[in-house]
Amino acid sequence: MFENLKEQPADKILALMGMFKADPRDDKIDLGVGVYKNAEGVTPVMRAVKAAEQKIWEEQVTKAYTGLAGDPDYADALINLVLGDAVAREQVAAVATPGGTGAVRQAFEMIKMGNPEARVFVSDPTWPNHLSILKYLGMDVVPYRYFDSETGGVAFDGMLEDLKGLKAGDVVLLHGCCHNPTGANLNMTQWKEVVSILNDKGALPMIDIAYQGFGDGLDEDAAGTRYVAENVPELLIAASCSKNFGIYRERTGLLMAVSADAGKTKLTQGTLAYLNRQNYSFPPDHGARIVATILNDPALRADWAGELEDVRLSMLGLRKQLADELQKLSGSDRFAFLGQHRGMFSRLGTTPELVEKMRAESGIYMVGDSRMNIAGLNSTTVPILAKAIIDAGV
Ligand code: PLP
Ligand code: TYF
Repeated sequence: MFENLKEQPADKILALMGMFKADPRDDKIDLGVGVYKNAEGVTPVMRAVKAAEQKIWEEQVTKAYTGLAGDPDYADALINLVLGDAVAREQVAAVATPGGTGAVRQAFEMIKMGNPEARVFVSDPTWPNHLSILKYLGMDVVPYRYFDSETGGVAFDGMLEDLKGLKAGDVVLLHGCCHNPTGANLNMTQWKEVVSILNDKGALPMIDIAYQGFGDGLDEDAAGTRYVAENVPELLIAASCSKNFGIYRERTGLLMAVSADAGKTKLTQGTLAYLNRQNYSFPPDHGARIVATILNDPALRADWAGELEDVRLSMLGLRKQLADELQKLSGSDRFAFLGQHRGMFSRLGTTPELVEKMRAESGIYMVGDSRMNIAGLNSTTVPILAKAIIDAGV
């Protein structure tokens, strides 16, 4: 039967990693895959993660199965990190998942179970895996306008116009913060307008939050999500700890279903546990236990938050340096949006041809849609990138 299988399309971001590796040039610059790198180009294990692992190694007495929902301490701690006191704990059903991607996948499956007719509205552009998983599940996708490549900001009028096409029971997928791939984010006024449309139309929001702490700070980055949670009857949240704890390969995510009526939580919790059982039974535990250990230990938590803040500020510094450098070289403010974007990514807003030109001529690897991983830069490479952008004629 294997001969019946078809070649599947490669993930463009992961393919770019391979191309970068194969390039013999010493001065090549990797702005591809969304992994944080320090000024030396290393993705470090965070101090608090090392300390938590040591504590777990010393104290853990069994590796027997947890529960289908994973470690309850992890769910409690992460719900609190994402939602603060926006809703009561009883309103939230949650299961641990293999990474944020696992949470996204389970959320889509739950949507299908709740409303097989639901269309999922996604930002144009969005993270390619959203589209590929939706396609795999055979779900209807409706793009909504999101990025204005003229201004580098959110095309908010277009977004609202497109959301007017929602029908009751449809789903709107939103990025909680640090939009991937653009770096352009909703402000609080815009979140409020989106919630108002969702409630008018009877649509369900689903928030993917994979970069909390990378934008404006841990609480600031969750503010939109918390506002939605407080003001809609139902909400799905797919959270990832891959980036903000630097535990990419541990596969640590959480899917939350928030109901205004706590009476629904038994049903949603049962559904989420059922979905875990169908797909992989017990979720991975090691990363979840690291996160719970850190968040529940005041000293480790403070150290983690401090290191995360340093990471955030270093990316912000690089962003500002790049915007300033481009201002100098172009003699205009047309790249100022790069300083306003938040998180790991910025979309430059240029053509695939010019992206390819920068790769061929200057060894600069950004994703074909002109997404750059700002963490792939350091203070020495920023001016090189700025010059390559101007030389390419962007
Ligand atoms: N959602 C978005 C928008 C992402 O960029 C990522 C990527 O890292 C994820 C979810 C999930 O990441 P992971 O499955 O590695 O936790
Ligand atoms: O967008 C990114 O670069 C990250 C990492 O299939 C990633 O979200 C990229 C591709 C992929 C899974 C994760």
